[in-house]
Amino acid sequence: MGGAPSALLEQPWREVSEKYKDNLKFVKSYQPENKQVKHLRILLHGPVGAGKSSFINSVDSVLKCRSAGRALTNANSGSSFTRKYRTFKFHKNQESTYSFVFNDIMGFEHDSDRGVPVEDVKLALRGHVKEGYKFNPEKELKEGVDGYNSDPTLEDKVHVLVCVVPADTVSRLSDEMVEKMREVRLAASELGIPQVAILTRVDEACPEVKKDTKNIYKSKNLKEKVEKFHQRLGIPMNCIFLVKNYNQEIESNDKINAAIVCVLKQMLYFGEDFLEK
Ligand SMILES: Nc1nc2c(ncn2[C@@H]2O[C@H](COP(=O)(O)OP(=O)(O)OP(=O)(O)O)[C@@H](O)[C@H]2O)c(=O)[nH]1
Ligand SMILES: [Mg+2]
Repeated sequence: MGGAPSALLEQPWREVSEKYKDNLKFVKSYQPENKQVKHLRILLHGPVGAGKSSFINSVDSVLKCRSAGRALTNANSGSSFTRKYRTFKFHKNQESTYSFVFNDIMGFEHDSDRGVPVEDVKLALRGHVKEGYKFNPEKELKEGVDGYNSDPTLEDKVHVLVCVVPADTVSRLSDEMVEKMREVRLAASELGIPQVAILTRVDEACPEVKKDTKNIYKSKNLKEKVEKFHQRLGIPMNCIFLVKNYNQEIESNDKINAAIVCVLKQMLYFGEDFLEK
């Protein structure tokens, strides 16, 4: 009788699979109402090795229905693998692209003289960082320097900010790391930029999810991580999402896709609200 308490909730606390097809349709057909911009710009930030570049590849994989690897990733996350500011567009066909883009950025590190400077991320929010700029952990980007865009358009500015953190490290985040992310968050709030958070590597954080990705929003353990993250960073629960990135899979997988498309739709909703203002 009884046995060990189940690690899974009976019902998922967020429904992603039933809405998958509708959400995907929405994402694929999305176009900003505001005609001043062709693309909605989403900036990813977070600790080194969090899965920022992997998430961009995951989105690419969902849209292409096969695995993709344009944003280079790295398993050995001693220091940030991504060094340059890069925009990723996704092709619909040969002529056109989807109406949202992602900006990949260098990761944060605990020490202040390593990883991307917080001030540089704040500049990126306001569109001041030029495409291809190579971040220098020891030197903040300044006006007048090559790589500084002194006259950003609405299209250059960030419309949605996404904080990416590995689910398996939520309880081990250092105060320094939390402070850096909070600083960026505050800067975004002052600019009215909406924010979303993604907890990645959910398969590493929960064996039930490793067994079957459909358990993402049923895992009690992961729900606790979301609550903990919410308390630590102050991001509302309904803005925190769980994602398993494509990393070893080569086949498209609807269970992986469903969670990715769920957060992608939310990003587009939030960004659209921002552009309307
Ligand atoms: N198991 C698992 N591994 C993941 C997941 N997401 C990312 N990874 C792995 O984590 C490692 C780091 O991922 P990246 O995407 O390079 O991380 P990043 O945030 O871009 O890191 P930097 O560019 O160094 O700041 C890679 O080996 C990925 O394959 C996930 O959801 N599950
Ligand atoms: Mg990267």
